[in-house]
Amino acid sequence: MGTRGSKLQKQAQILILGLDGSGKTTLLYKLKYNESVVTVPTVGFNVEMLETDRNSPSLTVWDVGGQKRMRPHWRHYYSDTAGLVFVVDSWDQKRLDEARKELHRVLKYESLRGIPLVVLANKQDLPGALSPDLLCLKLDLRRVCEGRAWFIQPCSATSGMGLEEGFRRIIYLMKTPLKRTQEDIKVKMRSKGFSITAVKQLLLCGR
Ligand code: G3D
Ligand code: MG
Repeated sequence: MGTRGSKLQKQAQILILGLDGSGKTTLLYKLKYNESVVTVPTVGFNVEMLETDRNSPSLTVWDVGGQKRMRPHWRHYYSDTAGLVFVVDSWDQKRLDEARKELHRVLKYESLRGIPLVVLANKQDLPGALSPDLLCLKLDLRRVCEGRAWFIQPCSATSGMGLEEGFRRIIYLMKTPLKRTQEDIKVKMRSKGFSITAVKQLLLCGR
């Protein structure tokens, strides 16, 4: 399974990163307890085990504080990470450039090379939230994710919409070598009658 598979055992570590206020803690507790919790800015980290089906590893999910002063500490969590989830506040366009820079900085780390990425386009319940397609462009995902399996998933941490799909996707990407992931998508798209160009565009955009 190469670089990605080597970190995947019976238990796998998922790292949730993103700017402060993007919704990391809200989504972690929504997934764990199906409850909307009142959050305070995370100083340090929250960690929870998430149960999965018996063919998948159980997940230890780390939600690390996203404030500026916390970001230099993110790298201490990289070495055992099998999958990265980066949360973006799709509504807050003022901070999108900051989110893009942080994501690009994270992806440059050698210890995260080839580790699958799911970008959660959060707060889709808010009017004016950017669509995943637009976020994909604004975050320059296609370029920065070259050689990495990735996906962008719309979600709302408060309602729970899209969260399970996002985590199912990261498990799938962790379990499946990059080449097969792309082949699977091609076959599915062809069977639905999409053209080769459409398939290529979809693969380039990771969704
Ligand atoms: P963080 O852990 O990434 O820092 P939090 O972010 O989980 O603490 O969330 C920050 C704020 O965003 C919280 O509001 C939380 O309720 C809100 N939020 C998180 N996800 C969503 C979402 O999907 N939709 C909407 N509308 N709000 C969301 P407060 O008001 O407590 O600051
Ligand atoms: Mg938090």
